[in-house]
Amino acid sequence: MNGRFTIEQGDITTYAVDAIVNAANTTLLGGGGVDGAIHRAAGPDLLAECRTLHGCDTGEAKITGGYRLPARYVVHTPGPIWHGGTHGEPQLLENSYRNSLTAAWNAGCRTMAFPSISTGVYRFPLDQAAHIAVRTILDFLREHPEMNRVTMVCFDSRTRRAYESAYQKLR
Ligand code: AR6
Repeated sequence: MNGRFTIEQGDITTYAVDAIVNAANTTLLGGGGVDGAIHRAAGPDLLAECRTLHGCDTGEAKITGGYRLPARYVVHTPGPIWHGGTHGEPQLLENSYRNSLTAAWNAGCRTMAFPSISTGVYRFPLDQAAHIAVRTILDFLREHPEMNRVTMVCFDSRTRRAYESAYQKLR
């Protein structure tokens, strides 16, 4: 992918890209995990804009400003809650990645950063989530040669290793 896809370990709130993605819930009114970190770093104006959006369905995506974040936009997507895998969870997770990429692309974004959607509180199995995430991002990059860079920002080394291993199998 000529360096257009990278996997890093870090804190997504520090990324100065066109858009960071938030692993939100369907209310879009904040929560714990990466969602809480993004709202803390962006400041209260982010929540004020989110209130005007009236929530978001699982697998869909909505975009807001980044406010005090170094990123210009935040794309909010509620990933699926894992209920054993027979409730459409893999397709819904793919939808979250693809709809987030499309929302950012349509806003003119050419650099993006993702957290590991659904693998925290929502308990999606990490290796399966990593495979779906990497496959969907690589497909989008092939379809959009002008998307300059998509970074997976993994919060811990276990998550980073899972994404690196998925990438080795898919590249
Ligand atoms: N930067 C990058 N990744 C992070 C950060 C950070 N600052 N903080 C945590 N992570 P989770 P979910 C990682 O639980 O499973 C919220 O309450 C974390 O280690 O944040 O999609 C929402 O409001 C994990 O690898 O998201 C929803 O209710 C990954 O981000 C619910 O949690 C995702 O973990 C969404 O659950």
